[in-house]
Amino acid sequence: TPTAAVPAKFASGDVRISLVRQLSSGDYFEQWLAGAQAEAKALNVKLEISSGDGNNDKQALNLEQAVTAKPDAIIVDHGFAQTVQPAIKKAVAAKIPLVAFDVDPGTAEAVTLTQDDHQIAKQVLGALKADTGGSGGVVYVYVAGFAPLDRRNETWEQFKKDNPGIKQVAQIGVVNGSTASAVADQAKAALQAHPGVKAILAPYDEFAKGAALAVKELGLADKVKIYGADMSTADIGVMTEPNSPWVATSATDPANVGRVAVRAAALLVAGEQVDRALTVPPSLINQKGLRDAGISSVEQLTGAFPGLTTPDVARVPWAAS
Ligand code: SR1
Repeated sequence: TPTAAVPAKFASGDVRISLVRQLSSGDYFEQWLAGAQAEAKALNVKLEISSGDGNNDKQALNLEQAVTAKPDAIIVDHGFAQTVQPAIKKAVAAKIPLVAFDVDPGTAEAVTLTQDDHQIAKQVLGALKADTGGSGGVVYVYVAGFAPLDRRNETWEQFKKDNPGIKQVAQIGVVNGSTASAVADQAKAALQAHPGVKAILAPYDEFAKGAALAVKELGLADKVKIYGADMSTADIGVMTEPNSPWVATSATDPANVGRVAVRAAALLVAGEQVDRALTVPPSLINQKGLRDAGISSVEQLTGAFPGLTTPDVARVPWAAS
């Protein structure tokens, strides 16, 4: 139930929020955008969207252009600190409110939004430890520089110290327009070079999909299990298909996170109080649970895991929910 009147600027449809993305392809980023667009529509906000399509210079230019266009707020969605921080500084100087999702804005003026990445890694590593008994070789999929992957990596580094029986035998990883197939090729080579590997830690769904492809193609599904992150309807299909090696993932609902980003920006536009650091918690989802509950879509998943929807994170007092 709304507890405040709709601010005039929102009622008249005059609010413009610029969304400046580093990446846009892949299930996670598509779902996230759908959520952001749905929230913008609900709040009568015009969302002006650009994507660097993985090119950091292009994202930096898009961000410069967004600042010049003087929107009511800016959301920076991923990006490398060194490429986005100069333009973020200009946005702050121009008094444009800013929400930074999964990127370090380099200023306390911006609101930061993250999923709880340490928790994401902790949850799947708990499953990996239980399944392996705390020993065995692991292929790790990681690319440095992406803030969420760097935070998950911190947890993995600590986990290896705490669990000396678990050995990282290879590190692979690439993020580009066809991440899953590139990771599949790398994973195949790593598995062939290191027979006896028990697990692949692949904490991004495009990584996990690629790893699953490699394990299946090598006929190793009964020997090598995959521990991932993120969730989409397509991912649920991969996890639940017969003999799938992808046994656990830790995920938020990306559409919900996109909604939170737009709500936070809208609150800043309205001059409302917003926590400087917003965090969306993940849930651990395992293959058995999905199969037992007959879950085949994200809609069914959010029904089964109500914690995946977070209406109280950046709640908008004039909105219905
Ligand atoms: C390349 S970074 C990919 C990650 O960004 C978001 O945090 C998603 O959870 C995804 O795993």
